[in-house]
Amino acid sequence: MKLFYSPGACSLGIHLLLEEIGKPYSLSLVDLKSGAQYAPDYVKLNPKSKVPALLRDDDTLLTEYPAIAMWLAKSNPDKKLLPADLEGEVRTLELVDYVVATLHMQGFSRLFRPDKFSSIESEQEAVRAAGREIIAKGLEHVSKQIGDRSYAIGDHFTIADSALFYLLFWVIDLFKIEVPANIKTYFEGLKARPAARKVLADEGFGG
Ligand SMILES: N[C@@H](CCC(=O)N[C@@H](CS)C(=O)NCC(=O)O)C(=O)O
Repeated sequence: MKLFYSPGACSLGIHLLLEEIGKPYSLSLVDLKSGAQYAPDYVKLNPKSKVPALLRDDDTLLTEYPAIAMWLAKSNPDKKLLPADLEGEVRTLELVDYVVATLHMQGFSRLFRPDKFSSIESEQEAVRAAGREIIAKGLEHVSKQIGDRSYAIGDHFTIADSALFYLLFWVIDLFKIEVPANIKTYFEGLKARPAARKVLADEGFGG
């Protein structure tokens, strides 16, 4: 398997899943900062021009965080990355989708790329403010969801934790946004996992 990633991008969560699973994989850098997602070779492989993208051993490419995460979980059932019961599974998917579709795509996209929401320079601060509001509301929900537990769903690391890992890396480590104490403790617990330490170091955020 080969993961197309960019350092610190949402691909960080899939990188963590691969490391947790422990099967051989390789990384291929798509440096978003230099526009490598639009390089002809990458566009040919992934016309969406996004990361993460996972090239599987049968040479097929899988895109979209929730789909990649679910495929990794279901093809490695021994790792228990998805709860076995239906209610646990849908609650996990519900949270993955909330992180990706709302907090990331609606919230952080407004902070990373306000120009995609308004081409008018003077409107871009309002776009960022709307993004911060979506994130603040989302974090209230995440705080309630986590409570004082170490994992988002049940008592085991799941794909929901992988999504929260990249999201909270942006919230806490990159943007230094204030979060409730339970989210801080939860994120520190995730970061202490050997797999998390390795992927952060591999992507240049070690130590
Ligand atoms: N819906 C996609 C979102 C992927 C996405 O937006 N990735 C960002 C990095 S976090 C990206 O590749 N951005 C490059 C660009 O928009 O040019 C998913 O779930 O994987």
